[in-house]
Amino acid sequence: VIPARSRGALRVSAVAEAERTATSSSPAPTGDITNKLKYLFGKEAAETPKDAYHGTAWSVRERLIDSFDKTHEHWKKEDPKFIYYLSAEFLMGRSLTNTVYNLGLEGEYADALRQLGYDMEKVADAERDAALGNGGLGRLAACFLDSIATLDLPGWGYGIRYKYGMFKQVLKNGYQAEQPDIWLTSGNPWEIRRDGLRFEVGFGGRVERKKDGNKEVTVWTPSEKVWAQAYDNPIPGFSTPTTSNLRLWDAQPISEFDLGAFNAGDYDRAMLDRERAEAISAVLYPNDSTPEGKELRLKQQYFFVCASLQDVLSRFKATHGTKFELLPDKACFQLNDTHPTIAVAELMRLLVDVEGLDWDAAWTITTKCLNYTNHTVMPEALEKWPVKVMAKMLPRHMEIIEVINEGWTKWLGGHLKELKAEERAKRISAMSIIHENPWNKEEMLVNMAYLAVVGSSAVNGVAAIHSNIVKDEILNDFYQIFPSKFQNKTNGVTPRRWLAWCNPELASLITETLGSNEWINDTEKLSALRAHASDPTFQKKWAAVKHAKKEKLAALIKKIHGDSVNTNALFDIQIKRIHEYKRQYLNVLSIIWRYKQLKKMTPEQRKKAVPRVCLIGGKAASAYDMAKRIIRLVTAVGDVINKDPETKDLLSLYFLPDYNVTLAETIIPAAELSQHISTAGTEASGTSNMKFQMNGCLIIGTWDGANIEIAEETGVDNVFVFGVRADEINQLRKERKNFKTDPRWDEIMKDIEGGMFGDKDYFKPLVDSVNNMKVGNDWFLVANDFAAYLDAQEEVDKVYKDQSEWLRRSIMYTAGSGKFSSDRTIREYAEDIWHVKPSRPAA
Ligand code: F58
Repeated sequence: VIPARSRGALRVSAVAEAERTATSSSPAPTGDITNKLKYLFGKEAAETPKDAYHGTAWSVRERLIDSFDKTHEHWKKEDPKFIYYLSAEFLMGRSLTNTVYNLGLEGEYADALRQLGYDMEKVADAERDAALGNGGLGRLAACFLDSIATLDLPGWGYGIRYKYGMFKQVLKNGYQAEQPDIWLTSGNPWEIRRDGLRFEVGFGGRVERKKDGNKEVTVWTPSEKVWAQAYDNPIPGFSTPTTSNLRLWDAQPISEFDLGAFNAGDYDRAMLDRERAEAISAVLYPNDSTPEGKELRLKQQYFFVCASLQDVLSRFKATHGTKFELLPDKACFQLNDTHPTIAVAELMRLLVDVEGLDWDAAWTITTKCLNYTNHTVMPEALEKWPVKVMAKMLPRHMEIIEVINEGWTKWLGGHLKELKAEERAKRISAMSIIHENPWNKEEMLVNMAYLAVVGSSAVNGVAAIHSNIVKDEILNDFYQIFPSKFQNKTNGVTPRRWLAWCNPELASLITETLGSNEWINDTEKLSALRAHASDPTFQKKWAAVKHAKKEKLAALIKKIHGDSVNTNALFDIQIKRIHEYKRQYLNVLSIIWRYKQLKKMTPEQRKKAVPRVCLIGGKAASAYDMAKRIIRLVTAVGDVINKDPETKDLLSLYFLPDYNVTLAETIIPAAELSQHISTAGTEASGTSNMKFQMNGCLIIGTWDGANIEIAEETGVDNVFVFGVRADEINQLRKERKNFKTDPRWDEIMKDIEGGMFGDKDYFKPLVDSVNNMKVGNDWFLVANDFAAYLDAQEEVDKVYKDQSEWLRRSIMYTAGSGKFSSDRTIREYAEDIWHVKPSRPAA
């Protein structure tokens, strides 16, 4: 039996908390919560969990602001170097639990809520996710903010305050449908609107040269202007007085409203400016890995970059005047993928056109301040903007990029002077920031990754294998020129949200076993669990926690699907964006095979089978047709096997709709096996693999992304590794048409085509994509890995039957997860790239 959440075991120190509470000038939470309800919401009492949430959140917000103010007063006085994390996405999820725990207020607020008749968990459940991101890249940015604050590093995030975040996914007859994410309607207690803090951002218009004395200056007159209005989102560190900031920009019209047009009866025109402006920060682009070249997206990118850079420069000038040569000692910017890369041109424009620096001085400063992280190897996801689009929307930036490119290619010519003229010309053309569209010779493109590399001090990939692919393949030409620019920074996740707060039962057991909760800030300490991995008493406690989490997830499945699943079954989970390269398809095929085997078994044989509950969750980009078909295949297969009375206790498959951060917080602690089965060399890193590992979940995976490093830390023999290796892929792709598929594969394909799961016309393109070499050619080599995958799954069953071995491995996973704390990642960025040092305010 698991003891009720033993909060004490998680606290930094109960005594310290009591002291802090005793000396705190903040009002007692119970009264404060009811006050907030009365004066902000006009309610006499908390009638629903939602009321209780609002009262609590607005009360906690004040503590957060106190801490925010102290931190920023301190930083203002100390004037340390700052890191600014520029990202089009921050997938924050919920804030209440995280804030309360990070600030060490959980005891106070849980007690207060109990007095009001509420349970903290239920109340926290009333909060909506802030889903301002698509997937891994956006969630990584959120984990990084948590670590930056926890490590007392002077640093902020900068992004966009989308009015509508990631779409809500619903299932309609088993097909994905998208609904808007309207998340701001009841207000957002976690943000502070900074009245008066706004910057003008321009688009379009013309560029002219004018004389200023005997100096020629460039003047850009935009044809469209909007305000970028600042909203601050305080980010509390854990076990530190530091509260840092995520500043998000909201787009607003320059003129409130066209009264002239209104008076003339033209209501539509009167509102036009407002609509046009607001459209910029209205919606998050729901694309994963397949960006669409939509102009509005470039507008969004420039919008937040322009506002952020102006904001940083204005603070810099307030302390250092125009000594811009000091800027690289005071500020650096991390570009989260190519989305904020227009920063290279914008910083040049601000320094040269606005501040009057000469080009070379500005270029030295710019390249010292910027750094770029690559998150993908998918060639189609490397952003390229048509010169025409760029020149129309950002005419001055296009000029600047041309000048940068001239300087760059000229420098390159000198650098490569040893080469023969023809070879040299070829290399220069291959590395030109502006180049022809290979599929349309009429069109010229700006390659944003090339601009980012040329304009940055450091370029990094997000796992060891990925950083090598970046160096050896994607940006190899550049690597040869600037080998020292290229680095690896293996991703990490915050152990606060992803272990301590989402799995307090396991966290308490760990704290109790290790004798302190220091592991929350120093995850290397988890390695001491290795000594307990084979201890039967400890294993029993470990298993009890896992079982309790499985019960909780089972209750959720019951709520969503109405079915009771077998909680003694192995919980087998794959949750991530739906993409062909992530190969949810491969998973479904093996589930079909398992089902067919079960059907053939005698009742006696079935008794020996390992029961499984398979769960798949994730969103498909709305325009990603094949991904939507994969979702339908999951639901169609589930419909058949979940209804089969003969096998349903031994095998079930559910699609969990609307996978998001909050759902992950329930799923991950309950998982026993998680799947990370991308085609080798395609998943840059993956980060959910790290979250599963921390929670003692075994991994079945390919030799890809961070799986490799996770296996190294956990012990390769403890991981179910299968499949072809990244360096074999090119050759196998060439040979795929001659590949002899496994007979089991052929059988399953016939089943799908033959309508065993219905919808056979809808599934035809899916079958073709992996079988018909004229149509799909199985680019992600599903067939090549199929047999090895089935073998690995068999091995999973074998180990699960030996529960003590399974539990030993489970403990070894958590014990080996120390490396994957985002604290470690952020420390590496701070030391190797940012050169930023901690600066902690007094408590
Ligand atoms: C992800 N990229 C990688 N992109 O796929 C994953 O392997 C990695 O762990 C993670 O970044 C963090 O480094 C990713 O999530 C996006 O969502 C982009 C959004 C905008 C369009 C292009 C994809």
